[in-house]
Amino acid sequence: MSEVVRQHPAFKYMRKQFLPHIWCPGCGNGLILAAIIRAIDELGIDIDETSFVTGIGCWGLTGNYINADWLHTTHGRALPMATGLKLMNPKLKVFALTGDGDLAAIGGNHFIHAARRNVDLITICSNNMIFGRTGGQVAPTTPEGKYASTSPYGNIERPFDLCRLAEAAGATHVERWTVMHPVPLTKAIKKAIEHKGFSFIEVLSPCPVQYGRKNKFRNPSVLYNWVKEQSVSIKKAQDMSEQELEGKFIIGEFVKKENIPDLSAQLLKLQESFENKS
Ligand SMILES: Cc1ncc(C[n+]2csc(CCOP(=O)(O)OP(=O)(O)O)c2C)c(N)n1
Ligand code: SF4
Repeated sequence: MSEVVRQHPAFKYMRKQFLPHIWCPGCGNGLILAAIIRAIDELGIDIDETSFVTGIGCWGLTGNYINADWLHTTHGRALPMATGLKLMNPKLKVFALTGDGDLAAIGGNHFIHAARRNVDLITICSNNMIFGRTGGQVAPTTPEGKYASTSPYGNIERPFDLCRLAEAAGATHVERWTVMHPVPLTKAIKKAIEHKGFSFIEVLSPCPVQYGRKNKFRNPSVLYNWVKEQSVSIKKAQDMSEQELEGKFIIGEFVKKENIPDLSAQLLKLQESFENKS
């Protein structure tokens, strides 16, 4: 491994034996991982006080690279596993890392209930708008008209807006950024770590190999530029019509509600009420 890599500030948080990583050249996932590590480093959190729970898929492999406790669960099940871990160890900072297919397709029900229950988790969804790991099948986040191996004539379904879904289900901290916004993304993750309740950070992360190739983005930078050009700040979006916002990705902070009891706090309250009776 090169000296430059060894001297990188993130290196101390990495599981060195698994480097170099296996993501494809141009994949956005490494940029999200870098933002997570920057957030932990800037907050000065002891990595031993964190735990990572992942589902299956390319983004689900992230636990390989962070030198923290890691629970690699089954497809779609990162959130219920993370919920159990958090309830048993309320002091742990529990990250749930999920792909968009993982979170919104097979794990969709867990997603809305974790948000409804306001479980104190840092949920980071890498949204590449497709099933990356398994060959580019259509996901509930694939934009209308875009191509996937299972929608060769273009996707005819309307995609989920994951942030609005989290908000409607009761999440108390919700933000969307892209991997081209590393500074606000890191800030959002820091806020999520410090937030008491269900934090949901969606990150638009280009997948040049599956999404890019199937949709005729001739190289990764064309795809990255497209994602960036389609992004509109939540403030600017307020003055735009529905037609103007068609196909755009709204980025920014959607929700930040304080002092809403999280599930651990509710359980503790219940436990105390029993203790007071006896
Ligand atoms: C129960 C179950 N169903 C299906 C699969 C196959 N599978 C593995 S990864 C994956 C999709 C991954 O897509 P996404 O969650 O968006 O993550 P990405 O690979 O794009 O990061 C699927 C369907 C599985 N492993 N387990
Ligand atoms: S298939 Fe896509 S998401 Fe998976 S590692 Fe390759 S570029 Fe990244």
